[in-house]
Amino acid sequence: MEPRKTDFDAIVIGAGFAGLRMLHELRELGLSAHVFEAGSDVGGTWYWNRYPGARTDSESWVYAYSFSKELQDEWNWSERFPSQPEALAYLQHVADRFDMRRDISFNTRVESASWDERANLWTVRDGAGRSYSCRALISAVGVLSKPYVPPFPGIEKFRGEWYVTGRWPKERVDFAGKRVVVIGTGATAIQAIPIIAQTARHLTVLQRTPNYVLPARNGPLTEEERQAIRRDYDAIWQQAREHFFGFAMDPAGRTIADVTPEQHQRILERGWETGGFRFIFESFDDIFIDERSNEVACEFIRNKIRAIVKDPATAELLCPKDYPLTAKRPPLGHYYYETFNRPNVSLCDISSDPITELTERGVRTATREFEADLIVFATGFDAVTGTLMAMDVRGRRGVTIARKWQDGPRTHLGIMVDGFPNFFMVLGPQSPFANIPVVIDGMVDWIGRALRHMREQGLATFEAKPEAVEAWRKHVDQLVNATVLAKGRSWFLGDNIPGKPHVTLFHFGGAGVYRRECLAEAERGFEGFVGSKG
Ligand code: FAD
Ligand code: NA7
Repeated sequence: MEPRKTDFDAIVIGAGFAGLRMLHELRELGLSAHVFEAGSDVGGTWYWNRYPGARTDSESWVYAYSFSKELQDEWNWSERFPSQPEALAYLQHVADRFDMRRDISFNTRVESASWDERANLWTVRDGAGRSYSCRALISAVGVLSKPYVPPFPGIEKFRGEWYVTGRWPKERVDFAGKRVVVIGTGATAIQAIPIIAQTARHLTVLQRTPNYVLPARNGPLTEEERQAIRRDYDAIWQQAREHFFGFAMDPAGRTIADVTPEQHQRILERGWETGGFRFIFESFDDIFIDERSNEVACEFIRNKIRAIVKDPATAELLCPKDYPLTAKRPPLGHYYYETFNRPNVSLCDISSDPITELTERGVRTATREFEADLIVFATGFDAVTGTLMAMDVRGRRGVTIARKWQDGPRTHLGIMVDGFPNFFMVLGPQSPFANIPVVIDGMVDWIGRALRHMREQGLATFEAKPEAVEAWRKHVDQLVNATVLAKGRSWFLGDNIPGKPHVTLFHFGGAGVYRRECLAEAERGFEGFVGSKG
């Protein structure tokens, strides 16, 4: 039998932050590679999430690639936390600067991928029925790329406009003079609400669970600051790679127990004024792991909410009371709490009066109806596993990834799955929750090492051993149980989607620890993996 033709050494699915970084790596390895992207341009998250107020919660200088000094030298971030257009422009610039577009097919959704046992190749099919073969298939489909809209009955009856934040249109949406209802109070809604409130006739926020919103303290970067960042970039990346959450921050070097209650308040006050995640990570090192320390920070935030929000009843509704800080991903606010002092904004607690349906006029709960001209669904994502499980990816013996993961994802290092040879994931389930560019960089580097190993050893297949996968599952469970996260309900654990298994979707051992675990695995000769010469 004629050997099957191989179209590419590697196919990458997705042209966001991860896909572009992966393409660069594959080119460096001298492999032929092609990227398929469902959107009409690069950008991923920053292509799809065009809602008002969308911006990063990571500081711009570490929400970037570290593989090119020239890129670092020529790109000018304008703000501490870049807006969606700027983050998108950065990724477009990267694609152009490294001439990546010639290897990307846009408007092309991969519908299925199946492993051909005899040829040791993947067959990838797109929505137009075209098929391609490759030796290595690399998923870069994103952890927050499948928006979740609760299946409220009656959406087709609603006479006004409605939008989903994660699929926001490219055209400008006008809120002026309209009664707007926002459903959700996660990180996305918290960015959008202050902007929508500026022009809406009236804005009603439907809140099921309040969040601990930290002030961003965004602002422009000066030329001097940019020069200083460029000068220190090597040290900045070193610091970010070691930091638990991949940020260029030093550990606080103290726990709450090390200082007096008066000092707690002074230290937290300084963190609050500095803004962003520095409030958590530069204040105390045990907020993330010790419930008592965590509660000190929670109460500090509740007191800030009570001081900012003038109406005491609204302030109390905005105060989270039944879960620790970080048990849900803490959002950064840009005058979020201040927005509830506006006369055209009202907050409605729907925690015990859930939405039952959409009507011609708006949103109905068991006891009330909220009339709207425009509804914004800021209801989150089927995070981490949703996008991949929606694709028909079949490994050995035709087993689909959706079936393999029906009780929760199974991976080794968050990169490979047993029974799915030569299938790699950038940001697969059970990889670190941290500033994502830093995580992507480490994972892509590791995938590059694995591909080099395959080439050097003449391997036709390379896959995770089931026992390594099982050990990784236990490891990530242990890590999460050592934090305060297990005390909350969040998309980190699959809790935001009814019926989704409650499982650990991320590695919460720290970005630096994870990188070392991956490197050690490679240095031990990839002992958790098995290869064959075909
Ligand atoms: P994505 O950017 O999601 O790109 C995946 C791409 O794959 C998409 O373009 C999608 O169209 C494509 N794709 C998916 N399935 C298919 C298919 N079947 N066929 C073809 N193409 C497909 N992270 C941080 O670290 N810091 C932040 O401050 C931060 N802010 C965020 C703000 C918002 C609003 C959101 C939604 C996320 C944020 N994130 C942040 C997480 C963010 O997703 C990552 O930082 C990063 O953009 C992920 O890049 P990615 O390439 O892995 O995935
Ligand atoms: P999140 O953080 O999952 O927030 C979704 C919000 O939608 C949250 O407040 C939910 O309330 C609410 N929600 C979800 N379903 C419903 C129903 N049925 N009724 C009422 N309210 C509902 O998603 P985001 O997009 O804000 O943020 C995701 C990440 O994107 C973020 O961390 C950044 O990394 C970027 P709940 O809390 O579940 O009670």
